[in-house]
Amino acid sequence: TVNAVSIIEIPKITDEEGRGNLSVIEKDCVPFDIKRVYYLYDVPSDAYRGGHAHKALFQFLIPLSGSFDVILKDGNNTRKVSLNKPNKGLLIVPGIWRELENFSSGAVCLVLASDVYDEEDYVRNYNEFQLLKS
Ligand code: T46
Repeated sequence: TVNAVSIIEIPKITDEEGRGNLSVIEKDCVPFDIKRVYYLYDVPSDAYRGGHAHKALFQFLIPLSGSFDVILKDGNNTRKVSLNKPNKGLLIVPGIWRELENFSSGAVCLVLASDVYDEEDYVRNYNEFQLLKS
């Protein structure tokens, strides 16, 4: 369910001499082995990304820069999460419909994924998603 989607705080090291922050993701930060990394950038503010679910893929979304909203649906409930802190990522478990929107200017969404790209793992039709959920 959408309640299984969670925010994970990424450790942040604030420099004591004012040199800014450093955040680090090591293997135990996310509950899967990272097999792929990709990122969304130069997204127009009126663009909409996602609009699908994954059958088995776990993903961890990090707003490296700027902000955007993630709409999550499990067939019964909808939840909206705004991501805007580079040290707070969103863990999306399999079986959740996701839509990304409202990208700020210069926003960058880094995604860590539990597997390589496989179009067979996508459910891109919302009616089909609802059927699978019922
Ligand atoms: C997701 C959201 C957050 C590849 O060839 N390799 C890849 O690893 C990916 C992710 C995509 N592609 C191709 C497939 C399409 O022809 O790139 C094109 C755009 O992909 P898509 O329309 O799926 O992009 P988004 O931003 O709607 O969705 C992506 C991920 O696909 C998806 O898993 O959860 O970002």
